[in-house]
Amino acid sequence: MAQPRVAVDDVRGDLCNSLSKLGFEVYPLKIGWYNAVLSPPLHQSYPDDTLAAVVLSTPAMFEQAFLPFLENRGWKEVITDPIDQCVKHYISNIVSECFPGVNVDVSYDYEMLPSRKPKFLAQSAAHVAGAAYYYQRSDVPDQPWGNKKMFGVCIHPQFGGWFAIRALLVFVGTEVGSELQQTPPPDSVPTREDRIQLLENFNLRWQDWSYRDVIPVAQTYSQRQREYFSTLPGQRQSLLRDWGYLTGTHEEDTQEN
Ligand code: B12
Repeated sequence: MAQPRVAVDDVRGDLCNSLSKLGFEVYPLKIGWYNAVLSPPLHQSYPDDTLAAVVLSTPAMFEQAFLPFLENRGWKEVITDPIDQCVKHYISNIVSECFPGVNVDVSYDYEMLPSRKPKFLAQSAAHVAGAAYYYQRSDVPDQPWGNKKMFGVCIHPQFGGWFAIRALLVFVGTEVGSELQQTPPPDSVPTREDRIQLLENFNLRWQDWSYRDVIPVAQTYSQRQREYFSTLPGQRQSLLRDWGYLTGTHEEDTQEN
């Protein structure tokens, strides 16, 4: 039986609308754009014109998706990372609702291949989809760091560094043409000095979150969200308990794992 087809407008319409209510953003891309910037071992093995989409979480995701997700679980304890579970829950449910019967390969930012390489390089995907500029050391003329390793960082034009890149959706078997055109991501950090500051803040003092404020932003993480993410992962369970979220019975705990 022929597979139902997905149009770029379905991604920009239904999928985008459903996920944006939960604090996510969706940017369509062609797999060929992603493969064009990466070396062959990191390629996604689909034809170049295959339709894909990158999903970001904005500051609103915490209050609009994560806290309600926890309330509805009624957990007593958490076994795997609750944010990862929440993102997977909403993305997989909404993808099945918007595209019933369609073969969609979803890769999450935290998933690794058996080779220990990430299933997709989130920052490169966000850049080629036009979502967030990926600033790398090669974007700094006359670099001041010698041989030191400097990781790159994406900056969103509205949220600066106050966002995360969560997933890559690949619509297997759906190839698109000129209805999807590549647009470059906004270059919000155009000067050499600001790029140096950004990369140094991200690499040398990422814990103080100053890299996130490299540009003026529309919204940052709420106090509650900051408290959650500045708590060590191993201590987040007791924070959620203090906030009154882990109240369920043991039977309910095992359902989602
Ligand atoms: C492994 C990993 C780490 C490792 C290693 C970091 C690294 N970059 O390698 C460690 C543990 C150190 C780490 C730390 C952090 N991380 Co981290 N990490 C990742 C992860 C899972 C994979 C990154 C990776 O392995 N990249 C592989 C390397 C080889 O890729 P690359 O350097 O980009 O090289 C490619 C490009 O250069 C490309 N390329 C070549 N030419 C061109 C040209 C263009 C135009 C383009 C677009 C690309 C391109 O080709 C290269 C590959 O061949 C990603 C999520 C993901 N799935 O991608 C998050 C991710 C990069 N981390 C993230 C963050 C926020 C952090 C932390 C701040 C902690 C945190 N979670 O709050 C710290 C800060 C870093 C630091 N100062 O230590 C965010 C970054 C968000 C952003 N705004 O950019 C990501 C995207 C996770 C997310 N969900 O959003 N991390």
